Amino acid sequence: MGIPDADIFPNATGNALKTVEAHQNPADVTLYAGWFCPFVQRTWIALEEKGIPYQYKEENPYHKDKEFLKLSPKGLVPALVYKGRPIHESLVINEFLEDAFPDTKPLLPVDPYERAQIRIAIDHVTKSIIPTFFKVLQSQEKDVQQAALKSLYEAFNAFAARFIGDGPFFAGKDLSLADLALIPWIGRLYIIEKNRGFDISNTDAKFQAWAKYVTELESFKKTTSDYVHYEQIYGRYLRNEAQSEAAKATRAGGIIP
Ligand code: GSH
Repeated sequence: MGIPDADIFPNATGNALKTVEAHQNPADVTLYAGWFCPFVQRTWIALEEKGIPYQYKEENPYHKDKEFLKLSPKGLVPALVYKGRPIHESLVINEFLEDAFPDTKPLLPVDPYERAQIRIAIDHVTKSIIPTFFKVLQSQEKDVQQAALKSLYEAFNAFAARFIGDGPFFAGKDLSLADLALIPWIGRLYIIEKNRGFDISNTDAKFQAWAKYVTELESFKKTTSDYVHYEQIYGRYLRNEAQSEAAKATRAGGIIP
């Protein structure tokens, strides 16, 4: 028997496929990506927003290819290679792009206090939102699902309560790394709407307006595949059969790697 999660649809489709096809030429930046991966999409959107030339390489992270493990120690996507040197972890990669390409569109404000606010929001996404999202997906008992949904609404509202300014983005009129940390999961809310009774009208109006706005971004659409293929992947989470590192950590009640 193969690795249970390795049998995923092999490549991007729809809008994302067009973007992949437009990024096949070698460049200083190579993105090792899984078309389906929300962590990848954070970095993919950053590259698109900043207009940084990059080569897209599809990597199935469940195969744990030896060569790929040299770039990303746990074999997780995304990994990025810049002029021959590898970096992993989506949030670290996004900060790296900010530092290494200062002449591109900034995704952090200039003011140090506001930058700190953005990093606090990202920490909230990591510690409260993503683990709760996985819990909603993987829980099998109705009462546990309901409790997780309630926590998810609260975590979304807490994110919106931290907004700097009056929108439409987290930090006001400009897109920032705080938005990028969460946008891919907003694009996957339809999975829990369909299967777990998630209803965005249970969140504050501020959060709802933000979620609507960010999923209309061109860079989000350009990095999104056809919905039908995500459903195949998330089916394994919904049945609590997924064997990804994130799924195992959720089951064990531990920290998502
Ligand atoms: N903390 C990592 C990041 O932010 O880059 C998480 C990356 C991650 O979990 N990626 C998933 C993966 O590579 C795909 S969405 N999974 C392979 C596995 O779990 O073995």
